[in-house]
This record gives sequence, C-alpha cells and structure tokens, in this order.
Amino acid sequence: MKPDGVERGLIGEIIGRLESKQLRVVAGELRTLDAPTAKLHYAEHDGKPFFENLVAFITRGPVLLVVFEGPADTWKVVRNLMGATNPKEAAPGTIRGDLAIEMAENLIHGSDSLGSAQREIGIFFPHLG
Ligand code: FUP
Repeated sequence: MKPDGVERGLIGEIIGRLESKQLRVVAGELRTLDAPTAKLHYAEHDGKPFFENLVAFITRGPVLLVVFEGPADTWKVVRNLMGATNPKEAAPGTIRGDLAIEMAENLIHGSDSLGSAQREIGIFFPHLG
C-alpha cells in the first residue's frame, strides 16, 4: 500500500478486501522507503517523465509492504482487485475504482507477473527469497 493509503487510514479497508478474497498475509511491514530502494523497485520507469514524481511520492511517508499468498496466480487476483492504473478508468468494485481518483495517488501497487512478484519480494523481504 502506497503512502496515500496509509495517510488516508485505508489500511484496514484495503487489506480487508484482499483477505476477504481469501488471500493470506504471509509477511508485512510498515516502512518508509529510501530513494535508492524506490528507484530499484520502479526501475522499469526510469527515464519516463513521471519517474521523479513517482519516487518522491512513494518515499514521502510509510508504505505498507505485504506479501499475499493464494492458491494460484495470486498476482493476477490482486491486480484484478486493484483495478486499472488510472483510477478514473478503474472499474467500480475495485480498490482504485472505489477509493482513488488521481493517477499519481492510486493507493496500491501489485506485482504484474510471477517474475515481478519474485523480484519485488526479493527487494523488500530478502529473507523470504
Ligand atoms: P501499476 O502496475 O498499475 O501500478 O502501474 P505502472 O507500473 O504502469 O505505473 C506505476 C505507477 O506510476 C502508477 F501506479 C502511477 C504512476 N504513473 C504515472 O504517474 N503516470 C503514468 O503515466 C503512468 C504511471
């Protein structure tokens, strides 16, 4: 969960939606990211016009880092619950569709493939790798 979600007091709401889907929390930590870690995490966006703002946003306060476990394709299940990247286009019923409005403050990140999940878990929870 991104800093906006923590700031807005939406931890319970957002984690609750994933838990209600029957995904299980297997690791979690509230942590303020430093810029090098944020840049590593978002390396695929390095050089894009929004990159510096994205790094400033994601490091402005604590994020809630959570690893969820599910029966299969958990990353896909989470992405479906998150909704589209741009909250203005995210479907009602999704986290972003119901709770966010600005692209730059879209509440939640989720890995977009099994490989991304492995990579990101390695960055934030190296002991789980
Ligand atoms: P997502 O995987 O849905 O989180 O989206 P991306 O990895 O494509 O983008 C990561 C974050 O960069 C988004 F959550 C918001 C931000 N972003 C912008 O601010 N502007 C853009 O044009 C694209 C992404």
